[in-house]
Amino acid sequence: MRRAVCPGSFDPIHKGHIEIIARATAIFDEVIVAVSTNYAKKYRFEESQRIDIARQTLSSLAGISVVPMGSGLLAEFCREQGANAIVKGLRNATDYHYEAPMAAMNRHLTGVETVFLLADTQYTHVSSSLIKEVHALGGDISDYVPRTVLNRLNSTGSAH
Ligand code: COD
Repeated sequence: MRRAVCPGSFDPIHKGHIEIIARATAIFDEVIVAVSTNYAKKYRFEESQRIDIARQTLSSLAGISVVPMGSGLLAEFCREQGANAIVKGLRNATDYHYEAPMAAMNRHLTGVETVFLLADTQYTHVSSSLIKEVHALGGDISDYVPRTVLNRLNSTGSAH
């Protein structure tokens, strides 16, 4: 059984994330979408809301579960879940330079490998923070988020 973890804060999940998660399901038998919460960080959506939104938007994909990861080590989480791979999307060289040391450290910690999938070119400029900012300033983000996310952003005010 090939089981992978796709980690992130998903605040909120967007089409760039979803595209990577969907591609991961073609490579792995099971994909665990792990919603991380760093308690020192301020989120637009609470953990339970981020999980709920992710579950709704990924419901059409088979082989996926969405679970809370808490604030612990990702490598330990993968071990607990019996996953031997982490899947991440790479948008650009900045992502690579940020992610490469974490991939090496995670492999050092528990032997878990990180598999990088290149972001689809239509989403390389997309991030949760940019989506929240553009939406808060009245811009149209509908090409980048599922309807559920747009509705949630519309109904929860403009703070980001
Ligand atoms: N296209 C494709 N992929 C994308 C896009 C996009 N437009 N945007 C983001 N992604 C991918 C990236 O791979 C990213 O890693 C992932 O989606 C999640 O994105 P975010 O923004 O929701 O996630 P982050 O950056 O807030 O989450 C970071 C982690 C939770 C993965 C990280 O902080 C972590 O590993 N935390 C655990 C603590 C730990 O173990 N620390 C030690 C590390 S060695």
